[in-house]
Amino acid sequence: MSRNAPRKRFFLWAALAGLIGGGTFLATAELLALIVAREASPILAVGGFVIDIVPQPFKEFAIATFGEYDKIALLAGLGLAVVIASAIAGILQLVKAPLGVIALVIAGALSTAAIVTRAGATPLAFLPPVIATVVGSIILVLLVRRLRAWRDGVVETTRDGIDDGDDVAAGDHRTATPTQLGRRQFFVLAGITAAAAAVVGVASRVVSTTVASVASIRDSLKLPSPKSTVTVPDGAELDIKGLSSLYTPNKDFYRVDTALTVPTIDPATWRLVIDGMVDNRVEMSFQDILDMGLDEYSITLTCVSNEVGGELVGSAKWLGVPLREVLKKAGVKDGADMVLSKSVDGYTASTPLSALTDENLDAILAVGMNGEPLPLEHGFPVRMVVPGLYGYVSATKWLTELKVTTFEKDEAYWTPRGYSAEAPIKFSSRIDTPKLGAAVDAGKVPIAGVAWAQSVGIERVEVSIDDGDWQAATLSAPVNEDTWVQWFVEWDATPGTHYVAVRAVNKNGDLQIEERAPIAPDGSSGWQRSLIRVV
Ligand SMILES: Nc1nc2c(c(=O)[nH]1)N[C@H]1C(S)=C(S)[C@@H](COP(=O)(O)O)O[C@H]1N2
Ligand SMILES: [Mo]
Repeated sequence: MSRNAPRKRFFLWAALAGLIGGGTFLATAELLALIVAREASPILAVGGFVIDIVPQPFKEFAIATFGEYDKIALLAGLGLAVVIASAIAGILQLVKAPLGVIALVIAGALSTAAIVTRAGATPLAFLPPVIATVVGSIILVLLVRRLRAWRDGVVETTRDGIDDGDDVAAGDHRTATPTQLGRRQFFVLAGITAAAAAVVGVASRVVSTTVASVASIRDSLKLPSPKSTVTVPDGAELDIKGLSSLYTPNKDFYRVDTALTVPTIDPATWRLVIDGMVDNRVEMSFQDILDMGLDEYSITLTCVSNEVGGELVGSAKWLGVPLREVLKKAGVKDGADMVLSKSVDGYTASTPLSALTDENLDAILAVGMNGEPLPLEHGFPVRMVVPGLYGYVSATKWLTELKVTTFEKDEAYWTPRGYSAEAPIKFSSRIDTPKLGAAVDAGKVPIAGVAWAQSVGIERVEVSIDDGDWQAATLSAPVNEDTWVQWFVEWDATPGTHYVAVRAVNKNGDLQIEERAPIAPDGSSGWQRSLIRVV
């Protein structure tokens, strides 16, 4: 054996370390992309980038050569490039650290650039490739460090013609030399990381592909025209800068759920089961729901976690069917007082049966939101919406089962976690503009916001400036009692610091609760009091 033979062999192991580092980078990025920003897959972003920059003749050549497999050929080519580059990075890291890490960081930076410059990139899209670069680099450093410990020992000992560490019994810690330990530790880390990266990477890619296919099913879904639409009266929407729009655009609508990744359900295979205390168990398909005929409903949704003045509230025009009609199909038995709604991801909510059967309350199964099928994050294909109840006890997304039962027998997800089993919305009012602490110019300044009292309606909104008298605000024309109203007062702002407070009165004549309460166990209360600087 030549004196260099053992050294050469370590180049191969270094290449393997590089491959595992590169694989870890890709797998981490795929997993994080699934969680924070779906468009942040480095392989796909770089592929898209290549497609965009490649000159037209080359594209034509690729299509002519690979036909409809041109994109697969591109991805395969990219894959090969990643393999070669990773192997080289591993060898570089062994020969002269930290050259390999530098190579990986450059590759990470390039894919980050490709990701964040793609059309439609979200603000967090940089996170997956950046974190993945860090994780991949750490793995590369650790692997090559162990490899070096192994190599240095071997080079020492082969020079003296002794052992090269190849025939060490695994697990023999007492007699292991540093060489043997280095070798063993290298293979343990390499094996575990390679396996983990393969499982995580493949699983994440498969889930992403499923998400993409359900997303495209949703995109091409045409909901039937509704039997009735919401009438928005003149004056329902005030034109004031900084004021929330009457309907919250879907992309800005707050999102609250326990789902780490958004459930993806093909409406063609979706089923709703209605069981429990019913005369007959009913199963409905998505088409069955559509066949009932859709109506449009205007309802403001509120989260129990919304602090006074908070953002976890939004309004939408929902397309759906009344829950009481759905429950009628199964026939509710006497003695039931609750419906436990279940999501495909195991989430459950407990809604009082009376809120779902009340003829005067528009509790619905929704399939549409602001003129589109429900967005995936908002419960596609079917969710519940119940006016007057906080989301956690009523607005189950990705709905799959309605179990008619009792509060005594069944418990919902949040009930053992410190939240009330029943939770009507505490009606509230919010200042949208001027923003807290913002500096505004002296002169005529509108103070404006929204107020909601779902299922009852807002009668009056009052504003107090610098703890002075409560003055009535002007309200927008209400759409219905389930939808928030906008309000404003014209204020003659003088320089200095001012306090603005707001409170509402509902259509039952109740004054909004003044006493501050935290969000747990059944929602916050208190009057919002905001500070404004006038310059
Ligand atoms: N499946 C499921 N549905 C859910 C939740 C959840 O965690 N999982 N959260 C609920 C809560 S707490 C609220 S406030 C609303 C929020 O709905 P949105 O994300 O569409 O705004 O969904 C409700 N439906
Ligand atoms: Mo919520």
